Amino acid sequence: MKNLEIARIFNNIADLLEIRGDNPFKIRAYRRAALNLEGIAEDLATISARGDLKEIPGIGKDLSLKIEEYLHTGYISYYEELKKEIPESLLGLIAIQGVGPKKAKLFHDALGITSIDELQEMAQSHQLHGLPGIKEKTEENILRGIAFYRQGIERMTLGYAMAISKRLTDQLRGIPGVEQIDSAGSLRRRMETIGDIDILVSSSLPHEVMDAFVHLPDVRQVLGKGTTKSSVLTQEGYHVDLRVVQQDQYGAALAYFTGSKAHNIRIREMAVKKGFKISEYGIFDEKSGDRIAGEKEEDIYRLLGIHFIPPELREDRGEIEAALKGNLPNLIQREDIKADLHIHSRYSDGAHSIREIAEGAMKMGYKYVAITDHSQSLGVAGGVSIDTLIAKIEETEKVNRELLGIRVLCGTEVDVRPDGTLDYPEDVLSKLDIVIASIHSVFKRSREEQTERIIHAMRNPHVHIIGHLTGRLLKEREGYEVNLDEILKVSVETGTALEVNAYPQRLDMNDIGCRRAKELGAKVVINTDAHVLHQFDYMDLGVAVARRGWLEKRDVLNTLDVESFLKVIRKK
Ligand code: DGT
Ligand code: CA
Ligand code: CA
Ligand code: ZN
Repeated sequence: MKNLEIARIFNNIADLLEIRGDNPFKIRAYRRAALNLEGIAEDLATISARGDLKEIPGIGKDLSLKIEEYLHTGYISYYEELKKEIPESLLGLIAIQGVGPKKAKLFHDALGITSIDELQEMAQSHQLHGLPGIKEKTEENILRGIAFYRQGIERMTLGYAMAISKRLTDQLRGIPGVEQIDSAGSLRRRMETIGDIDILVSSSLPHEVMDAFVHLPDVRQVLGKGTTKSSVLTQEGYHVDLRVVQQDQYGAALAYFTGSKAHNIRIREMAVKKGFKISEYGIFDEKSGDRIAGEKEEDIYRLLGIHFIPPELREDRGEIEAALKGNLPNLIQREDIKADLHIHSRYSDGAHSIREIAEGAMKMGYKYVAITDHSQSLGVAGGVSIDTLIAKIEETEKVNRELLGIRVLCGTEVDVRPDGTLDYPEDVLSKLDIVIASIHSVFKRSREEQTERIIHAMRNPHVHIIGHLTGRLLKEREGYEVNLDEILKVSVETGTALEVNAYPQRLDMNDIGCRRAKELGAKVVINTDAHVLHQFDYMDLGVAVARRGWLEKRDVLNTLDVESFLKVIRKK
């Protein structure tokens, strides 16, 4: 299936056009098309054979011809031409924070730089300094960006790791001899980035299972192969460990390999005090050495006399104390979510119409959905003018009249300007059902200034939610710093909720923010920021962050039914 290859080429074309300084609308069209292609489960060759390529959102005549060209010839001549004009290696440079398409082109044209290594060398020897617009400070920023990139490249985002792990476990499940199977490690604990994927299997045929594992099509290289443990690299270069144990050890092994190490140490200490010994092989009586349990993970917690501790809490951050007191949170679950409140439609940079989004939300089982497009000044992301916004309100009303079983809220993700004022006037905001305020530019401000900026936005009576609090993009860009406690205090005072943005690169606010929000009594909403329907599934990631942040159903506003939800936000 060539879908992902073609999506990657479209993204590269967008990057190259950006380096060239081409038309932003054209660039956006390629990015949107790439995003849509990534979400299509059916083979593009099949769709093309049916003559239906143009039915794919964002794929017009021109792009469908390019897809067909690739399917027939294995290349896209337009892309090949672009690469002659602009070296493809410059694409690597713009992955560095602080290096945009313009700077990449400048470094290439002035100094012949084509790789990250060369860029690092030139920045270290201060040869960038003196080029138009490049100060010493810029060089420092670029070096920090490179260090950050090198650190991040090794870990996967949770969303990516979950997708790979699902693919691998689905394939392993089909192998004869595989009984139980789970992902363990940081993935099961749902950390925001994952070092390696740990998979646990129970089987009485460990040889056969390991053989099949190292020959999966996803495996590029075998790092080690034994009967209890094998390690491989995936095609993309990520590390996966598989462990195979006997069925009667499965629970003990699952607990051991789920970690965290700090949590497990505490659990083993508690066990020793009760006369047990816990290892990855089972639970044993300290004195006699007799095996007491090991097949079920639950048995460990039961024997210690405490409730089961969900994997997301196993960080030794107070979960053991809470379990001893019987105070563990009743964590929010995916099924508790009744709405997704941050969706982009075709009105800005999303792929679908209001009606398509509403129908997609119904399929997710939601009772309501908010469509929150970008505001007028955000040109590159298709910001909505005031006139168009009025038309969008009317279209939303029409969809609400036509569709039963879902309520569509008309909203905006309004841009917060550097001074904290908003990108629509108050009388426009007052016409909308829901307003998310987010920062999309001018990230380089001090902690105090950014905090002030956000607080200013929260004090606006029309703002219901602050979107993606710190602006971070995992593996790409560090967030700006904010004074979390100050923001949470004003959030409580003004009744402004904070978003957990579930977009895989964001997960912002994070687990720590959630936990603190709960402690201070601030309300949270969990949204996907979906631009295409399949991204509705990111909700799982947002719920994972909330669970790691100890949140319960009552802490999260989009667990309410629509009437109660509107009542809460309208109190403001
Ligand atoms: P990662 O891969 O860096 O995102 O983080 P983890 O937590 O998945 O770490 P990993 O893959 O090194 O090990 C998986 C689990 O195995 C870890 O969470 C706990 C357990 N584990 C690994 N090494 C040790 C150890 O030396 N002692 C104990 N008690 N547990 C260990
Ligand atoms: Ca791991
Ligand atoms: Ca591992
Ligand atoms: Zn945004």
